[in-house]
Amino acid sequence: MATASEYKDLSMVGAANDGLDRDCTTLSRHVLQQLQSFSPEAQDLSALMNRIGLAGKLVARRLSRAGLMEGVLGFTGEVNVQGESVKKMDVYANDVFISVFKQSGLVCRLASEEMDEPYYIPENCPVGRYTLLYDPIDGSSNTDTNLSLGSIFSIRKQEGEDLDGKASDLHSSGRNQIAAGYILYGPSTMLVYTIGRGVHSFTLDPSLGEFILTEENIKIPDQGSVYSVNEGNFWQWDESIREYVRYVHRTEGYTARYSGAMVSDIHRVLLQGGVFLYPGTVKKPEGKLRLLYETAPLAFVIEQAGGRATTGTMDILDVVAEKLHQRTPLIIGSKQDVAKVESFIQKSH
Ligand code: P6P
Repeated sequence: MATASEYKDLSMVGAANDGLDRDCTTLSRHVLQQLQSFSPEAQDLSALMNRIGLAGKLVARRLSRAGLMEGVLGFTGEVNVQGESVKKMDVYANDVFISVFKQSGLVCRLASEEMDEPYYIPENCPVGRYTLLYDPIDGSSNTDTNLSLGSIFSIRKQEGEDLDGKASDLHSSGRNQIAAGYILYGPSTMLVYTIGRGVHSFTLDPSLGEFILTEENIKIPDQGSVYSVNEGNFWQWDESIREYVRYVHRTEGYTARYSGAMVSDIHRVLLQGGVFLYPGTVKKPEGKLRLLYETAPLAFVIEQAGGRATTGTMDILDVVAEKLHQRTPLIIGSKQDVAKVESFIQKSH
């Protein structure tokens, strides 16, 4: 703690003020700073991001107490639209986003990995012109083992009146996203977002209950040493992907990292460089990951940070969704590392 006499040294005052300024740069404030505007759209976006932050705090709180409470961990016994066994935490997190956005007044529709159809909030629909697409818990397999998890979100503006309740205006490309990002539940809880003006990270300060700015305008290195892929699928991949993995095996300087939660793996790639892959297989060429609420939002973030995201043959952000739970293969990360993977795919065609 600085003494009164030390405060005479302006540099101490400067440092103290810098710390205070940072603590005052909350998520909602930052969005307004980004937009340099207090227009209704800017206020909407600021409010939406604030709501995302609230959802993240509620999920983080539950995860931090999971081992101390009954009924938080384990499976529900249900299977979701993806054919995956549902964890209790999936359901809780899904409901958190619904509750948080019900009160927002801004979101009329939500679509998630856990719901067959879009969820409508009728009381918001006449005015609420935004749609939230989200994966409430990414990496569910890590839930019961206290490992890192994530939530992924994407915000789009509703186009048209959606009179048939099919949300068919969502069948467009990822370039229509107005905001996207993820919450990483790790040793600390971080929120990373973009509204198309760079990528910015925030860290939850539990003592304040606020996400505080950590890094602005994050730039992904053009190349990194990490490749992140589940090599257990090696013999299910196309030969071109196997050839790429053989290349990194025999080339000095690469290291494998794979956590089972792509938010965690892609956050590492964002900060240190490298590439994350979830390719299709011969049996399932479309792969496992879902476009609207997984690969498109992550692609928006990584492209905004100066990286790339592709299916292997086209940019993720150019893929036009034809159905709500459409899947795409994903190769995402540093420009040079994504290009290296593409070079093996192109050689095979
Ligand atoms: P596999 C989690 O279910 C997820 O969608 C990603 O977060 C993760 O990278 C991947 O699936 C893990 O899948 O088949 O490697 O266990």
